[in-house]
Amino acid sequence: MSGGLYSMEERTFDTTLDLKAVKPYGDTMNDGKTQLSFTLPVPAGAEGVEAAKQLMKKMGFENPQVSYFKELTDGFTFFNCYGNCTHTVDYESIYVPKVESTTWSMEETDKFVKENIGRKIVVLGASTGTDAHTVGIDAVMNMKGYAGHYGLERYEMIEALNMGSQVLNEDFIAKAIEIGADVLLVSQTVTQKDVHIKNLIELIEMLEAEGLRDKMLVICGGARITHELAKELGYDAGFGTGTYADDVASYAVQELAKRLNK
Ligand code: B12
Repeated sequence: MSGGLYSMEERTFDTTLDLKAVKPYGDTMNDGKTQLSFTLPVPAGAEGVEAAKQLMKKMGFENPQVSYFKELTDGFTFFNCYGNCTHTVDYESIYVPKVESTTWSMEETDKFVKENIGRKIVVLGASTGTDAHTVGIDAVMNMKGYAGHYGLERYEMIEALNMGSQVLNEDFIAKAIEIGADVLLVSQTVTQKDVHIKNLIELIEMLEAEGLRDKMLVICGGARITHELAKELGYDAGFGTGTYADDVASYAVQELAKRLNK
């Protein structure tokens, strides 16, 4: 476990830190100081402020304070609040399933593919269903890349095709068959009413119905996607916020090589 400048083991500078009962840090250890904001469907005014404070108490905050509020539109007020969180979590008992792979540079990944797969791998990506968000899938696939990390289109040993957004699952699968995709990359950003879950499940069911599920590596990603959720929905892996093409490419080629060399 690492913890930035100090490892968790080295963090003895504050003996009141209890990793079995962690709460937010503001000015001093264990003060629970938290900033949060929300909108209530009520007009701005003293009653609205009181409503926000009462709600914060019910959420488990002591000393609730509204530091800013503004009526956004008639009958809807935005609140910026502070309070002391009374809840704690047991950090030591936390287990988060993660994608098991070593992240390599683009050059390392290309070299690995040449030596272990011996041909270019074909990757098809899209933001599927009704989802119109393209920035996430572009960040992973686009030639120019994202935050200094080149996207899959730049890789010498990856043939990458990005279909863009609002791609129907049936069109996605048809394209995957046409180009002989090894890897499918599905991006889902909108999660209202669990639309992403329905859409992600539909893709897996359609792949299974066509006998294609085991022939491709199927990976999903998006701000609200976790590896755990992805596995539950029948995907090989899931990637969330802070993902770079390097992570996805490294995982995909390592997993494909394992499967091909079985
Ligand atoms: C830009 C934006 C838009 C743009 C999109 C333009 C475009 N071409 O993409 C426009 C204005 C069109 C838009 C529209 C809408 N949006 Co919008 N949008 C955003 C915004 C501001 C940024 C999203 C973004 O680009 N993030 C940057 C990228 C780089 O991050 P990312 O997507 O998380 O991607 C990273 C990882 O998640 C991962 N990743 C993502 N996909 C994949 C896929 C794979 C395979 C892998 C491995 C990794 C991976 O890697 C990426 C890089 O690290 C967010 C709010 C926010 N600040 O996040 C709202 C937000 C996503 N939008 C939202 C909403 C509600 C909408 C609308 C429904 C609004 C409306 N009522 O019309 C519509 C949706 C229309 C539709 N049919 O989809 C909500 C979603 C709420 C929810 N959870 O459902 C958000 C969160 C805003 C909010 N707080 O309400 N939006």
